[in-house]
Amino acid sequence: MLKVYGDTRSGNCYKVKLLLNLLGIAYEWLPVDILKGDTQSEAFLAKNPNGKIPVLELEDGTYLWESNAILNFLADGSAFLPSEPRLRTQVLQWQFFEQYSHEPYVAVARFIQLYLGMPEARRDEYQVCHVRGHKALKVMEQQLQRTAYLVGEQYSIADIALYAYTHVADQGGFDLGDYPAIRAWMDRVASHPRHVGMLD
Ligand SMILES: N[C@@H](CCC(=O)N[C@@H](CS)C(=O)NCC(=O)O)C(=O)O
Repeated sequence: MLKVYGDTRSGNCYKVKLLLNLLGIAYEWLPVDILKGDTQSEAFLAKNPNGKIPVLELEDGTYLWESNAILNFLADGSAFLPSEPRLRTQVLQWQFFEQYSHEPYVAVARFIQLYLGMPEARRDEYQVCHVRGHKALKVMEQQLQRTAYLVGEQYSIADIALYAYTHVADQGGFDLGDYPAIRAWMDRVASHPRHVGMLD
């Protein structure tokens, strides 16, 4: 059986859990506590030398890391990853966008607020996260005004990558009131019959 090393509150880990549930693939969840330093232990670094979750352990003992890479591995051959090169590249485009322009701000603001309880020393960084996070949310809003999902009319792993932290952006102080298309898209994603919530 596949094994997922993760933290249930982590959006990056939730991406993997959500896709496994959508695909109906059985897996074992092995909790890792980042605040206790579990990701820096020698045993964990042997799985991912970069010391981060999620990590997916395959049945042959291979360890895969980087959430969006794991999504691409799991979705291969399924409806969640188009095979047509232009569409497939657009999926990657949104996943790279997520990692460079969205997650470092939306997820980090949430980390500062939810995990760390807003320490004074990180308030300036929190403000910067808000400016840049809103810039990313506007890019998503523009696309979702035009199409039901980020890549056309098909629910794909581009949506999973961006849903993970967008749907809990309020926990980082983001008000999604000005993003009606994002809110409608989040409802669409959550209405899939095999959908699973972050803490389910
Ligand atoms: N780019 C990585 C980011 C993973 C990441 O930042 N994971 C966090 C939890 S959300 C982590 O493991 N932090 C612990 C640490 O950096 O020591 C991915 O998408 O998988």
